[in-house]
Amino acid sequence: MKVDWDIFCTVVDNYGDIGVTWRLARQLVAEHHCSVRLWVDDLCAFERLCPELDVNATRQWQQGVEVCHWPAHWQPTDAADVVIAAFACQLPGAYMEAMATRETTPLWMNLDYLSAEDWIVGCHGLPSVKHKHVQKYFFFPGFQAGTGGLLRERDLLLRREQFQADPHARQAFLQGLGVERAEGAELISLFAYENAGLADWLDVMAAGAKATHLLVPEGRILGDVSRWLGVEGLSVGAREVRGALTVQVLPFVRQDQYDLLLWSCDFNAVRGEDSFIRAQWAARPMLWHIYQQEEDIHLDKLEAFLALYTQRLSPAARTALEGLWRAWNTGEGMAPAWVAAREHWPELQNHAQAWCLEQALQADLAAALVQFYLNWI
Ligand code: TRH
Repeated sequence: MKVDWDIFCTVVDNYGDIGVTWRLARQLVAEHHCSVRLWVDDLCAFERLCPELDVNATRQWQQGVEVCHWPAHWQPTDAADVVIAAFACQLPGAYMEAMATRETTPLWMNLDYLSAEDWIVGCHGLPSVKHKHVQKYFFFPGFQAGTGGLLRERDLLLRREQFQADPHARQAFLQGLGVERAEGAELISLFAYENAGLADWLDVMAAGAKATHLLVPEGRILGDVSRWLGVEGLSVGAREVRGALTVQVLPFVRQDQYDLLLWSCDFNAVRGEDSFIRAQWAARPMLWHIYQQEEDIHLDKLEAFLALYTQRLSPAARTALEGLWRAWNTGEGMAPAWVAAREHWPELQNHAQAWCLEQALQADLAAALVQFYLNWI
């Protein structure tokens, strides 16, 4: 029996909302043979991740997923067997009515934002609100047993290992982006929001003994990079050298290529939710710029993740890593924090691999959602 899924996504800002739902939709189709409609209110943000998307089409098929533009004026539509409201988005009233009048009541879930906080474990899978007799459930992604897990395609780690073991594949990919790595240089990718700590970090890399090649996909951090370089209007392809540091601006690549970029780099600075998870699957040391929230509640989430992630590090490496992540997220003290982290590099590299393997022991989020449905029916 083929199960129908409707996934609803409103693009709040940036790419995380669509990044997560698009990834999930594809995985449900490819690995669980579900029939999936993905309802998205902003196809322009989506097009950056999937350039073949037709932003003017109300319905289209992409990689086995029926992508539907979520119109401001909802048209009557039958409800699916499983309905996912991503990140607490509000479903159209008429669609909720369709759920309530459906012959078989659908399973309705809210796919929440990712957090490493402990309370997630207690709330995952609990009932939330009701529409008439249709019950909504909380579904929390997470790092710990008892959560919904993380998005991870079945063959992801194998593909990553093969890619990382093949220097020609890496070189070909980088060449395709116009990257000629300077001899012996370490590659770092930089995807972040505006960050006052950047100048300090770039200063210390430029003054370092080791060559660094920084790859910056087009995005919000470019203004800070531009200011530091003293070059106005940086655009894709720009390549500037300052001391030991080469800075290169890359295009924003399609979503599956972004994985290859992360796998190609020795260190990845990532942000938000989806790139943060993908950097963990890349199994390389990384730096997280967390999405800022009101009253600094994001800092609690940062600390919750650090507490988990650093558990198996030596005390000195732990202090260094925590210092680096805190400096990046407060915009202060990146230079000493970077120098301190570099002192523990081999340990941080091994740790990134161990953490990736440990996380891969959990059921992935798509499989957990399917299991939740099977347990529910
Ligand atoms: O874009 P983000 O900042 O999204 C954020 C977060 O999800 C945050 O939690 C949420 O509350 C806020 O949006 C509204 O960062 P994130 O989550 O990493 O999403 C970026 C997506 O873009 C991810 O799927 C990877 C993808 N990407 C590409 O496809 N190509 C690229 O070149 C780059 C740099 C990213």
